[in-house]
Amino acid sequence: MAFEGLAERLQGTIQKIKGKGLVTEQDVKAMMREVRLALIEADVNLKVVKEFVKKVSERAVGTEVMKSLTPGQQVIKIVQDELTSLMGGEQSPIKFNTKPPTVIMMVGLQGAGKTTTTGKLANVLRKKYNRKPLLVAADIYRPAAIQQLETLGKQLSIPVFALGTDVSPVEIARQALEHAKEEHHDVVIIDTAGRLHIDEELMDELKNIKALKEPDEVFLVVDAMTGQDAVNVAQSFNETIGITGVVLTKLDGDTRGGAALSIRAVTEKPIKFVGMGEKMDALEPFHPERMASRILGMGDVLSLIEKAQANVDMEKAKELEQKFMSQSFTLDDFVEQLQAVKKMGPLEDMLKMLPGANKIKGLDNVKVDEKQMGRVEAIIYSMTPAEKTHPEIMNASRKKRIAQGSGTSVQEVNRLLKQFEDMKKMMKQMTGMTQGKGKKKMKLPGLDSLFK
Ligand SMILES: Nc1nc2c(ncn2[C@@H]2O[C@H](COP(=O)(O)OP(=O)(O)OP(=O)(O)O)[C@@H](O)[C@H]2O)c(=O)[nH]1
Ligand SMILES: [Mg+2]
Repeated sequence: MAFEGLAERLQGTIQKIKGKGLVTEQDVKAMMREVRLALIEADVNLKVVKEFVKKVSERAVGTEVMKSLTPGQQVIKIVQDELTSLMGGEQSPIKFNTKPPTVIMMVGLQGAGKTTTTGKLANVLRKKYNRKPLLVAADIYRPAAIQQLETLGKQLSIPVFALGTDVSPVEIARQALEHAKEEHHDVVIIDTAGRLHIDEELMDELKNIKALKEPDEVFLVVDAMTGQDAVNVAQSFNETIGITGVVLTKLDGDTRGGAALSIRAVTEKPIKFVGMGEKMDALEPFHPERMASRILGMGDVLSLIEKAQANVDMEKAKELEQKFMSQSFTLDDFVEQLQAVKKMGPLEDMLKMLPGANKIKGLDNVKVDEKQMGRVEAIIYSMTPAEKTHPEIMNASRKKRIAQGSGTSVQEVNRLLKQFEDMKKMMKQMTGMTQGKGKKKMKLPGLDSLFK
């Protein structure tokens, strides 16, 4: 997996500060030393590392941390924030021309993935944006290049404009733009030739294509595996011909991450897409904040905490914990808790934000049964107050009445009562442990980690 080394090191570092109730300048210094090393080892541009460390250090010893009730968490949030803004902050969308066709030019060194990305991008444009793209084969130097694009076009059923290898790339592009107008293509993607190194001839050719009609996007395609080189290439391309965005390919490989973390800061141009494989559906929009949390191994746990804090009444949570401990937890409380959880949004979305969720295969197929939750609520609402506080009075006729009232079955009522009993038994064991030995106060799993 990409970023593995960096992720491991950063996660180890932040783990140390996570639970701290007091964060001193010394703590921050020690942490930042490790962060600096981790970034350098991941091949992040030195200047970028310096800036990053400076920014985080300044914020981490500032009032926002000192005043916070959870300083450790706060420092981690700062690291995540700054990592996100280092990669551009917001996701940067494709810029479309209000007067079609939108022209997108693909540029980059040999083997970076221009032709492959041209196909993938056309696929995205058609599927997600409902566009009618035209692909242009403007690489006349490698005869197989035209064929490669034509093969992709056929595979995707997207037309490719080609004039062979005897017409100049500029002329091909010019005719392609005319053709696109006639055929009502609303996006034109021009696949250009790559070179081993940046040379003047290539740059001139690209400039001439660019001069035909100012493209709406000039995407520089770079191979993430080349680390610092990718950053240098991006800088040169940006200075000589001007780019509007970057596509970082081969992020499915085990890149150290340097390119992803430095390109934006060095060129001030956003990474718009990332290539995650050779197949035509392996192109994803680049989300800086998701990438940051992925690197920090936290899934999107910070937004999860924010969500919890926004939706859960802390007083209520304490009260519930108290009830758990004294075993006066009733079915009413149970419903209340279900509702608190529901307020936080779809459960499957929350699951995906959990740390390590990216490692769980098949999470996309998980469907949390919210209908089931609704049935549980209906059952409890159909009970009388006495039944809710003393479920032991439940007999066959009461169960039947409840099942009818809630539109469920006696079996379902039984199942719920059994679950509730099991839960109470578990609570009894837990409180027995804490009160009996009186040594360590045991907290509720889950709740505890949310509110630390
Ligand atoms: N694993 C992986 N391979 C990729 C990705 N993008 C491109 N490739 C592979 O990289 C190789 C080069 O891709 P091309 O699209 O031909 O690169 P190019 O920039 O057009 O190369 P030239 O036309 O020679 O300059 C091919 O084998 C692609 O399958 C990616 O995101 N992940
Ligand atoms: Mg190519």
